[in-house]
Amino acid sequence: MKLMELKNEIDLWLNNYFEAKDGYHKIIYEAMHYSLSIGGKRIRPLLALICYNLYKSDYEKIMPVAGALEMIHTYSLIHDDLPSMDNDDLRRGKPTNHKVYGEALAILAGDGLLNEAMNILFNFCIEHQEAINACKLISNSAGAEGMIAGQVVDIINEGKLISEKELSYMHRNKTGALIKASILSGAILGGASENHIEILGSFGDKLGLAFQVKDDLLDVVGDSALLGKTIKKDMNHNKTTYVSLYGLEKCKDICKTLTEQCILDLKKLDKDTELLENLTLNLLERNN
Ligand code: GRG
Repeated sequence: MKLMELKNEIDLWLNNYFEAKDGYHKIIYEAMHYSLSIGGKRIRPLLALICYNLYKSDYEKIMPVAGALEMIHTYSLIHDDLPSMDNDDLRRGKPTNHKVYGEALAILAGDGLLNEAMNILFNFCIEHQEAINACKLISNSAGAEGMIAGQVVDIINEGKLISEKELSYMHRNKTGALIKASILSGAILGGASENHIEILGSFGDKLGLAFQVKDDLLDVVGDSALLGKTIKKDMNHNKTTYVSLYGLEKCKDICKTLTEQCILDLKKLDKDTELLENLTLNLLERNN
């Protein structure tokens, strides 16, 4: 299996999902589909599918869970871009949801994606009752003890200098929680042992952090055209970031060290983790 082929399968599943949706309110499905269809690296669904595939070969079975993870992530991007939050015009290289559909529909499109994800997870649990723990983990990671907690700490501290401890709390939740849940839900659904869950949990913590440090780096040195979003946002909003705390060179080192540690964690699984290693390295080397 190749990363690009798997990404194409995810894209196809997400595209087909909204095809049959109709009704007087059809515009909401258009708005939900819009932000999903304009790009995105699909890191979270890829992580879930690849981690499941470490244990079982029928990864297509959990495609709905993978799709739900991408819907939750996309909802968070739509809401993060709103005028009341980061007020961004560009996402995934295209106008943000509220720029196309207006603020009210963009809020509803985000709400709609989160609810649709939960519907998908509930339906999956009805068909596969053993999936309940994995799905609960996903919903927890997106909630007020996870991604929302991180976003709140981000918002209430805008313009303030925060400590490394607070910054780490913010990112562990805002970015890390859903990434870790993607990894662990895939592994749990695949039937990984407790020992493997522990190793993958440690991998997930480091990958989430490396991903965030890289995101902070890209905000400073990245190319807006390649990234498909506005850059220097953190600086302009006076946000504390890993770059503002440690500087560019140290951040590059942190990213490299974390990535090496991720690979070492994967080696402990004693499995063919080539795909997961490639994805990890791609995330370090990415320019978008
Ligand atoms: C609104 C509840 C709520 C939460 C928003 C995830 C998030 C929380 C905000 C996004 C802002 C941001 C730049 C976060 C840093 C890292 C991150 C999640 C980047 C975007 O994820 P990618 O790189 O995006 O996976 P693509 O477009 O490739 O899917």
